[in-house]
Amino acid sequence: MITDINNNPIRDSIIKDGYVVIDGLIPTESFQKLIEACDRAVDRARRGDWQYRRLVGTQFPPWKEGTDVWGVQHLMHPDLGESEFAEWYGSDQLQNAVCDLLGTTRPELQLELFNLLINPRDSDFDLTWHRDTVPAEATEEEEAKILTESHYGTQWNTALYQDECLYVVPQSHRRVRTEREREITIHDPKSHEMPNMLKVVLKPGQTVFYDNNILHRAAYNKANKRATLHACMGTIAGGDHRAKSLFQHGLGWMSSPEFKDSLPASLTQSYKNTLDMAESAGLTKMEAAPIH
Ligand SMILES: O=C(O)CCC(=O)C(=O)O
Ligand SMILES: [Fe+2]
Repeated sequence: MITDINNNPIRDSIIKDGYVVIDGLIPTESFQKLIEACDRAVDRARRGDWQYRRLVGTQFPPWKEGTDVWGVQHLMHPDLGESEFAEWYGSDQLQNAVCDLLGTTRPELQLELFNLLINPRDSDFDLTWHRDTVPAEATEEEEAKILTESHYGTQWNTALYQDECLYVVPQSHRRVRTEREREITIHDPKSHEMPNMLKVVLKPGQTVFYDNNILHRAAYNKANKRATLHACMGTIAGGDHRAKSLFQHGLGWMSSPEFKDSLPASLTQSYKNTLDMAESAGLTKMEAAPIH
């Protein structure tokens, strides 16, 4: 059984709290290689030599305006040419943790997004308090309905440097917002006064898995180097449930033979599962409209 930094089983923790912090998901021999690959990717994105990036001023896709980069998208894209990212995404430690969290087995895993969150260079940037799949304006009924739906997947942040950017409201992932939380998410979304908020502190190499509907925000500080691997995986149990939220990121490049040929054997089945999902959703181009 895999346990978190407090020695609790990770599945129990994420179900109860909506997030869980785990040590040791980056093999020692991969750590330095990932650091170097991130440095190269960040350099390209900041120079404007990598078009897939998140830009300061905009929280959700698409990112069209600005120049200051807070995230590098599509780390497994064959044109980036950094095979270390897919090697790690397919690594035993990581895949076993994901299986444990989802209560599934490796042949059922689905290859999804893999991005990088970084410190902007020119200005600090705050993300607003949000749930990834519930718009702030959603009514209580709409919110309640979305929050009962299973995700059939999980997402995580793995820090390469000390990371203190993410704030969460523990145990907020399955209940509707309180009156005060609703007030903040709609009228004061960058508030530092959210009741019960907790700063998630990750030491280098630590990972936080979190329910993407936990109330969360992030503070991007230009002074502190951040290179945090930000990714998700799903399970085939969800059918095409995850297709639209994934494909809004524009994954057409994943349907290319170059991508298929670039993948390590550890990801062959999970890639096939992604293609099957795209087909059953009628989204074989792997593109969809933005959700927010
Ligand atoms: O920066 C973070 O750690 C969180 C990012 C986030 O919430 C998002 O991309 O939706
Ligand atoms: Fe988010």
